[in-house]
Amino acid sequence: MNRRNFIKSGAALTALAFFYPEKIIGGEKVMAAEKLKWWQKTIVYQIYPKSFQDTTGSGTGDLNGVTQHLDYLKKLGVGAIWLTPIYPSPQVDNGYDISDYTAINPDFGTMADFENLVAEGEKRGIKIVMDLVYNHSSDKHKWFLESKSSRTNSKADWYIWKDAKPDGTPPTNWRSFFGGSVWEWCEERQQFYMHSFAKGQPDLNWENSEVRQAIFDAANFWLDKGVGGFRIDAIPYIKKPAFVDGKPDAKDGMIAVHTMTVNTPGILDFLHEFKEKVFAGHDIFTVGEANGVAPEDLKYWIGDNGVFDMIFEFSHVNLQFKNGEVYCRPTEWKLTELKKAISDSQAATKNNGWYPMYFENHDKPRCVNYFFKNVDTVKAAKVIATILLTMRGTPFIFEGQEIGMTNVNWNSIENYNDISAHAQFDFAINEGFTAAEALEFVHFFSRDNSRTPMQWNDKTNAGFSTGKTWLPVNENYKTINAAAEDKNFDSVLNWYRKLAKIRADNKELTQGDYQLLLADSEEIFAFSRSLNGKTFITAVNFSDKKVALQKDFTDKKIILDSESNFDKNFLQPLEARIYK
Ligand code: TEU
Repeated sequence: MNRRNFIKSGAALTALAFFYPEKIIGGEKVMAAEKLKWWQKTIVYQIYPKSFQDTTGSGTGDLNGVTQHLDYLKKLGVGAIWLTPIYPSPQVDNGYDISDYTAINPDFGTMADFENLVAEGEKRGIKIVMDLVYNHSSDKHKWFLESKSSRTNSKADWYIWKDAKPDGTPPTNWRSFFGGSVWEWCEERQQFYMHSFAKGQPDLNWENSEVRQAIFDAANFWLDKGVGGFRIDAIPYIKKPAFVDGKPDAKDGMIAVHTMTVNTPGILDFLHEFKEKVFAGHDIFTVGEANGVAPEDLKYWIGDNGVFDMIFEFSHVNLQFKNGEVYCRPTEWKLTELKKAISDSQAATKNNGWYPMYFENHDKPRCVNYFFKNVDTVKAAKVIATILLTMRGTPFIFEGQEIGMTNVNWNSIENYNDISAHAQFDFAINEGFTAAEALEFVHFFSRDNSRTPMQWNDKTNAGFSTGKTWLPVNENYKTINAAAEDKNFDSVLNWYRKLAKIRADNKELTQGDYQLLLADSEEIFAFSRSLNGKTFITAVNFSDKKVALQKDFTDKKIILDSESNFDKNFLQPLEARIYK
């Protein structure tokens, strides 16, 4: 960026601000009091247990496999582990279809294994966080089996049942997340039931107070086991609006259920009851998965008057498909859009609530492929890590992200396990794309990308399992694996460890204010974190160009750089740097 652009961008002003960051009130410097809770100062690590570590040779990961790696996580600065669902489940949606809310899936181990994990975690200062899936259950849950048996049983009203339209067609034209109608016909009742996701995931009826109490009891069961918090799944969909048709958004004549049911007025009453009967008064954290809650509504969802401590919103990870929930072909996006999305979320949580920072999870592709095209993935992984661990908010690392794992490109749709990859493939074909094009979209978006087994070493199945793995191991495990990276000073893993240590040692990085710098740059993502007159600056180059830096950067002290031979006047392509 040249001098004129630099000044025009407002970066000159922000640069000035970081020379004089302390607030002077009545001539006295005001020191911000430390009032962060444990979960605001730690790092959360998300584990997809099915793919983390198999200790039995079954080909599927298990809870003892998680326990086995607690020391590895401790070394990464992790203070809490979010486990994706470990409950009994027919696995229609890999555990998000739950058939018993207060038990452990035998494939993952026993309740004793779970209690052991909690206890071993406790010894190391690592809490276990459960995933609560209460928008829907499995269709094999005993509640649903009873509910579907007649129109008069004691749980007849526990799910969303509706009559057909007079012409026999489904009650509305809503399309489920995984394709096709949200309505499934039930012979016994001669009625349709609603499923926002798969047919095997019927939506619970939150209007029924007995349902809510049963849900709250299930969550309290896990609090009694000593868990450190909850991630609450698909929560903005629990309140249903009027059951009317919407304007079709695709050739199938349907409309995405998300558009119709997200954040329906009245939802907050349910959530306040949830808070009061479950979360309140416990030293835990809650993070709701709330795709589609707008920044201006955040104040109702998080913070003192809200219901959760944090919510995962999706503005920075949905840039890749701008056509809403009807996602198909990936769209182009700009770095300024990513910076704006993150900065808007920072602004919305500056004085109220807290922000969970993430770039990967079990529903998203690997970040080195999602935010970059055909680049050195080691460098790209360090770019993302640097933003993640110096940003304001609680960082969430998804398993394998810390070693720079990448997407897979399987050559047939048949090879894909993810129910949503199949839905997307069929959807693309219906929209008129060729099979080859549809497969390209799957390569880019499939959730299997992040679900392949964790790469521990260069031995059989990457050290994940001695059996036939439930999902193939990524072929690149010989070079990308934790054991090799542990020994390599310049690895992605050791970069994460260095960043985690800097974050833990410097309050500015947990408590400090966030300020975007060089807002207009399409190459550099730079921001400062200031507290009581001390400032850290992060500057990373997202582009494939060497970019010159202005004096406001070059006269600062560099404390970490991803290039061993760095030049203070420039950032090389994908170079990541921290100043103090
Ligand atoms: O995802 C719910 C959800 O809302 C996402 O589909 C989201 O809208 C999408 O990722 C936008 O990019 C949760 C779980 O994370 C997912 O794994 C489950 O399949 C789903 O709920 C059903 O339980």
